[in-house]
Amino acid sequence: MISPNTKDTPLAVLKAKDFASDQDVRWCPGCGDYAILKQTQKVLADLAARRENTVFVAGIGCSSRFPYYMSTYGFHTIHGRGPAIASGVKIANPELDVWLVTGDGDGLSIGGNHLMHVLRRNLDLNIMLFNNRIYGLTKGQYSPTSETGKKTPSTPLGSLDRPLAPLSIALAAEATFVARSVDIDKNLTDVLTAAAKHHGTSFVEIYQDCNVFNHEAFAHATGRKGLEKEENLLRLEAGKPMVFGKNRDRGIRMSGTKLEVVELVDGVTEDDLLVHDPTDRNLAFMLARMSYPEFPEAVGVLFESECATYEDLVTQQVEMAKAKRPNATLRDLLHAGETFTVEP
Ligand SMILES: Cc1ncc(C[n+]2csc(CCOP(=O)(O)OP(=O)(O)O)c2C)c(N)n1
Ligand code: SF4
Repeated sequence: MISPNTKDTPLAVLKAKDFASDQDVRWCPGCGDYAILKQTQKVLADLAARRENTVFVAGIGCSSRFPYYMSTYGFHTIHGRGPAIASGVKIANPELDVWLVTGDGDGLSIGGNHLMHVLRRNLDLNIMLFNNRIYGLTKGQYSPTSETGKKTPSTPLGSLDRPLAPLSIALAAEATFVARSVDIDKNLTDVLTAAAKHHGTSFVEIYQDCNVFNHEAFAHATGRKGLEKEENLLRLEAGKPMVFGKNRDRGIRMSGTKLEVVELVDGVTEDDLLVHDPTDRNLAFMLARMSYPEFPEAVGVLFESECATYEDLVTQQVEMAKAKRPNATLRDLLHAGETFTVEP
């Protein structure tokens, strides 16, 4: 959620460039991170966000250099531990708009456990997971989202692991907002805007091209290598039938308990297709598991629900505790309840 401007004096309207810092951007030329940075700055300007109300927290990785490039508050923390710092920032000052930037390595390897718990707590945070299916910063080792068989310096004979699906993890961890976009896709600003407006933890997976160590990992979704992206992306719209394809001539239908791709021919019409309901977590699970080439991959908001935020509940608990013992000192509290003395 973006905090409203509560000051009496009118503040200058900020443009996207006002959210860019004076630091030299140190990503490789052509990296998908640039497009995400630009779109994020635009979204903040469009939402009339304030620099002094905004904090970007990140772990470690190329993607996690993001806070340096934003002219907001920021914290480049330690590997996989961004969720803990972001949670602390938000609880200490719920007025701040807190964004957490992580990568598939930072968020799903070393930080996998932290990610799961920040999601289930539902603080009002916006999490962007840049998925390039590789460790970029450390020069191209395989990551939890790398495909089986992937040859990298740490898997010279090909990875034996099955890749994780970040959106499935977010849904299983009870996330209240789950979405996907692509670094250079037109829907990234819409998805980030919806994420920013969500009251609770928003989780956005962004397919990101690491053009040095895993170039074109998402060519099917960007339309590179001669592929037609509209044949491979399902652009979700709440309340609308799931149609896709350059000529909007294919769709997604239920077949028993599974999804199937159908051509809109021979009497099959939009009425036969599934209608997107972003409040249905089970449907979102099925959408999250659709993967290329068998299925088009879902982009947009897969799931959104309302539920109390952690910081609101913490504040309530603190108020209740204070009301019970209004004049208690820290010493009183430490000596309250069961205590014991250690005899020498
Ligand atoms: C405790 C610790 N372990 C390992 C590393 C090395 N390391 C730095 S970044 C990284 C992975 C980054 O991958 P990802 O999160 O996918 O980010 P990318 O660089 O691809 O954006 C690793 C393993 C580290 N910095 N600290
Ligand atoms: S190594 Fe990959 S992810 Fe890192 S800056 Fe270069 S292109 Fe981007």
